[in-house]
Amino acid sequence: MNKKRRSVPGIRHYDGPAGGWGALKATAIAVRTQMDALDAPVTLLRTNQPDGFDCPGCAWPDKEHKSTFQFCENGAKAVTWEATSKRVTPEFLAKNTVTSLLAKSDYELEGYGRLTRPLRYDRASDTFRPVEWEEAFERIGEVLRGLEPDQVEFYTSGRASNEAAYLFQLFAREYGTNNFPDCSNMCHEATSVGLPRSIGIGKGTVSLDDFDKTELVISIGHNPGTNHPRMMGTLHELARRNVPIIVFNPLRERALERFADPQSVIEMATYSSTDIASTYFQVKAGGDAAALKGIAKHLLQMEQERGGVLDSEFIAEHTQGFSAFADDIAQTSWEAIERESGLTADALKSVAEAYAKSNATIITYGMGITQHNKGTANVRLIADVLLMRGNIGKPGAGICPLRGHSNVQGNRTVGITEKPTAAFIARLKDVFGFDAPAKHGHDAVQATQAMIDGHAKALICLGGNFAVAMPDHENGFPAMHTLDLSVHVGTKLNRTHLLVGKETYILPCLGRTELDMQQTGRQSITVEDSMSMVHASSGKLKPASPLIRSEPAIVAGMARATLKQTKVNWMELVTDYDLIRELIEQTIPGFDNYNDRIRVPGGFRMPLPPIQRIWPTATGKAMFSVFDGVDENAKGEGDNVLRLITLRSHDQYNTTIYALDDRYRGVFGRRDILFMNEGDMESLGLEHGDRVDIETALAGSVQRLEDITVVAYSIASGSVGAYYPEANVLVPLNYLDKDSGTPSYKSVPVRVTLRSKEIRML
Ligand SMILES: Nc1nc2c(c(=O)[nH]1)N[C@H]1C(S)=C(S)[C@@H](COP(=O)(O)OP(=O)(O)OC[C@H]3O[C@@H](n4cnc5c(=O)[nH]c(N)nc54)[C@H](O)[C@@H]3O)O[C@H]1N2
Ligand SMILES: Nc1nc2c(c(=O)[nH]1)N[C@H]1C(S)=C(S)[C@@H](COP(=O)(O)OP(=O)(O)OC[C@H]3O[C@@H](n4cnc5c(=O)[nH]c(N)nc54)[C@H](O)[C@@H]3O)O[C@H]1N2
Ligand SMILES: [Mo]
Repeated sequence: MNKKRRSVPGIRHYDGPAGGWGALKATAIAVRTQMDALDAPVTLLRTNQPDGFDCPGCAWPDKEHKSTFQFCENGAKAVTWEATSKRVTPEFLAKNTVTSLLAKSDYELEGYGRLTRPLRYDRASDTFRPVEWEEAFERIGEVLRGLEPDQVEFYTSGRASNEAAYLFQLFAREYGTNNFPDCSNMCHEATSVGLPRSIGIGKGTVSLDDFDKTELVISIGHNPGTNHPRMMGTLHELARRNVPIIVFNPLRERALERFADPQSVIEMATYSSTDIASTYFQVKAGGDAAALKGIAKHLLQMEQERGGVLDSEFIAEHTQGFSAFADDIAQTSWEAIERESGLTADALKSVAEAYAKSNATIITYGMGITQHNKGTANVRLIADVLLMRGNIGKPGAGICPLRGHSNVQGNRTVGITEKPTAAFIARLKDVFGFDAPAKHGHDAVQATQAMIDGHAKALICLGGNFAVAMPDHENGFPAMHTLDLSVHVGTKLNRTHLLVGKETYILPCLGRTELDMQQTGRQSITVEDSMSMVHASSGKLKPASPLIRSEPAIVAGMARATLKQTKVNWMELVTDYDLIRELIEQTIPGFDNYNDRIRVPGGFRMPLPPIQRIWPTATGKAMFSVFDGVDENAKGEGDNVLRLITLRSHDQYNTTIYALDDRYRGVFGRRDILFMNEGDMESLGLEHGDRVDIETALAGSVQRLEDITVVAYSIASGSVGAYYPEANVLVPLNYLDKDSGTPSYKSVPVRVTLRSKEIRML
């Protein structure tokens, strides 16, 4: 970025570290623009305290869950965004038609503030109008009773508590379907499918303790400075102890390079910072499998040359499939590895050497691994590399998928899955006496396809912004309008709510920060973090409006109104969430003494057999895999194909856009940009600031995104980056990981064509 080039509005090189004073300033702005100055400090101080609420910002655990307030810029944004003093009033809705609101961005829509009462779409005026809760429930029940259960899709976004998600699955299953599209289908499904095949459980195996004991961290395809901000404290500590952190990421992400810990008095006072990554490899998008195969290949070679590199005892005693894995690696050529990863054999050798030296290694990963055509195979390959040196089930070592939403892992644990086990169905029968369907239901892509095909007639969303988060808006958005019924339980307005069907209801709910009072008093909910710790959370703020209800109360209200012969005492469960937890305990393994154990600060850990080297796979062993080939199997059609990564800015939470900056990447006040490698720009005759159109380069696809500005960036050659959700129009719905159904949001073959040379003034 040192070459002199023309200046582009809103694009400035960012020189500082991540964190530091910039982060403090950003927090102050978030507080000032969203909250009453008096409430804010108290609210922020309650974040992640034993008697406070769980931060909705990320799923990284807290040390003992009782540290003094952990400063975190993006946690503060998540909290202030929810605890905002802005409101969407009936007067506002009467003045603004749905058609006019649909022309707004999600940034503007959520910016109007919290929803304050239940709403029903009124077609005559094209507006949302207030409706009474009971009237809404009755009508929803009536429509649902008129449909076949498999015509209804029950979507869950990962903020819902264990209690709300459990009631939601109970409602849908008693109603008669396993159609549970959920946000993890777009996120860590590759982990949920891949890891059980490898180690017997679809969850990470490390705890914070392991980070204290580790000798090497390999971080692949995640951006913690933005998305897992509390992890930065851990990485910062490791870097200061000189534990090597090796990063694989096509983009130079500032927080992985340099970070100033806002909790460090010295770094703040002296404007200093700590280097995070010891080595940074700019792997090509979709090139991780090749890189991991290269590391494995070196290890096998080193084992042959000097021995003692593999943990042969562990492999013999605990695993199966090693020789097929090793044969495949031996057959993979260096030429293919270098071509696909974009890294040299020597570079990968240096990683293999560091890995062979370390007695305890953790590999962390995120969407850069899972959102690919071979996401599941990628996850398994990470497990393979760890198994080679016995790095699962020993202190300081393991696999660490960085989960997305703060309770996405818990939602899965309590039954949000389109493929329930026979054992779970049987437990539901024992405890409740109804026959839940065994037939598998729809995941997120299948649900969208069913809507497009006209098979799905209703969509019930427990949170989220389903249509916008999904690929292929071109086909997905119109499908929303064809539904007989859509229902959205949410905190703020978004475009999915506005893509109205024949009948549409918005049911406003309490957020994590708010007091949840029911008949027996103040309620807590529970969540499970990335490291399988389950703990309680309870808000204290006055609810955004007296007319909003808790998620469990809303789900129960819909269930009771729909299921006329129900076996569940829905309304009683809502009086005291302990009762819901008792039912979870009776139907789902691992929740023994649930209510007692969440009353201990920090909560408890769900069972993780692999940490004791018990492998609940079909063979009882940890299983090596064979990754077919070295690439994504989707080169794209025609010449000059680049691979598009869709990503999050620093000022966004999924489809929630807090502001238009992406400070660490040097972008201010805009999102209409394409990050591009300078060499690629040169060979395509493009300059920094040129305006281009992007089209998907896959056979039969017509997707386009127009008028995007090219920004020269430190990104691997052949890879380009644009923001999600704007770029979702470029992702075809059927372009996905066939094993897990996860859309390949991080490897879309695209072509870029020049639109004009002039620079747009903002
Ligand atoms: N503030 C904030 N926090 C969040 C979220 C948010 O939007 N905002 N979202 C939450 C959710 S739901 C999730 S799932 C997580 C997401 O957290 P991340 O997994 O960090 O998600 P992304 O921002 O999509 O970025 C992925 C990173 O992977 C890199 N990458 C892309 N393709 C590849 C590849 O092929 N190989 C490698 N090695 N790297 C690649 C990108 O450059 C980027 O740095 O964060 C959660 N936390
Ligand atoms: N191109 C591309 N697409 C992607 C991704 C990508 O990297 N690239 N990432 C994917 C990933 S990892 C994910 S997880 C999905 C996210 O998909 P979703 O989970 O569906 O989307 P969110 O943007 O998190 O949902 C925001 C909405 O949630 C509601 N909300 C907020 N808090 C609460 C609450 O406490 N309760 C309830 N009931 N509602 C609440 C608000 O109304 C808000 O508008 O997007 C996916 N889509
Ligand atoms: Mo996610």
